[in-house]
Amino acid sequence: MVGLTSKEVRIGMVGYQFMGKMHSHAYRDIPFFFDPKVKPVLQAISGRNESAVKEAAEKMGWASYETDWRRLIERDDIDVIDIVTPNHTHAEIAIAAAEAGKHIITEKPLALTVEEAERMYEAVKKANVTHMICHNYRFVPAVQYARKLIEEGRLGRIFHVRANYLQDFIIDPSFPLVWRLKKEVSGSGALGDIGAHSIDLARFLVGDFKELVSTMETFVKERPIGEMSGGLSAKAEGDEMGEVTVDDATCFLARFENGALGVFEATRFAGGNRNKNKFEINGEKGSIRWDMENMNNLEVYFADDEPGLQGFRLINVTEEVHPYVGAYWPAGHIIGYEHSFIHLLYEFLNGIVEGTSPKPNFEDGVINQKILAAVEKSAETKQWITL
Ligand code: 4PW
Repeated sequence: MVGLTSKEVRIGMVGYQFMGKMHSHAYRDIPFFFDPKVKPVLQAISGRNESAVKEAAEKMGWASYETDWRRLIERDDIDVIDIVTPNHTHAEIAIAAAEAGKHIITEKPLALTVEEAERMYEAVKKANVTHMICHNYRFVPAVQYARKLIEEGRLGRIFHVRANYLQDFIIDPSFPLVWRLKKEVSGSGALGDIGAHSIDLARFLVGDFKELVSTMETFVKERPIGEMSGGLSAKAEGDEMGEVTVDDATCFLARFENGALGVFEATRFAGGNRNKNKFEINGEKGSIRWDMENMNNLEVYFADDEPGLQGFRLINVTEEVHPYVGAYWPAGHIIGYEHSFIHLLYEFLNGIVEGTSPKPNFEDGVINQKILAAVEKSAETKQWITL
């Protein structure tokens, strides 16, 4: 483990778009609300467009910038590499960062392929650095509380998990061919971009996958070439068309090691659903429902409630006793999407000091990647795949 000689940890972030803003904001807020074992210093960001990266550094409060990520890794005034670039860059950057002894946090999915993901995991193990993958939804207080209830046995034996992650930002066929729609850059489409989150939540709440069978569809097979930023509101730039090489929607059934059954759906074609990440879990003693669009609520049902009170009840997960919530406002004063990143990165910083790699880490990233690969293989072969 690369030792820390100060009470500060100096971050170097590769990329600065949507997730870059989110991580920058989180680093700044962590010491405001929490008491991390080490404070993050926004040391430098990198990006290829000098005027844009300079402007981003100034706006988001970073002390300096580079136009090549390799410079960030060479710098000895940087302890952490935070990767918020498109998926095809994760492996090269993470392996180089590990070899330079940097701690690493990366956006999801871990890589393009299982082979890449395994090489990344080997590299961080060999370097003995702290590593995490940014499955932020685990860190929503209501989701953490759901896990606590399940761990305490409040649902008993788990029978079902049904998870849908629904978006609609590419229904319009004139939405451009951004990087998220190109297999060589993203690895897969709705599956890896949003289905990977549902897979991570299911592993967090229910347990390990045993086998699965899937089907995938690409509804719009060609799109106009446009800006490559991958933003959810990107615009087309001309008449030239290019091929969509990933799934628009993926559905799969799964069995878990503990005998539970899972039904999963990841799509960017569910009109009216902007970012509807939701799940329901049914057990012998009760059920739990959660939906990111009402992220401070948890619906719970307990079979032993008295007859007149049977049914789902709505919990506001805003009490001091709920995970992370006590750091913010009085009960009932809700928090949002960005707070899930604050919590995740807070755990990451503490992991650096403790010499641990809080979950989800690169090992979880490899397992998730194997599930993504199995879903693709099943869709191709029309067979159940054992994990
Ligand atoms: O969590 C989601 C991501 O994985 C985000 O809200 C948007 O969709 C951006 O990338 C994916």
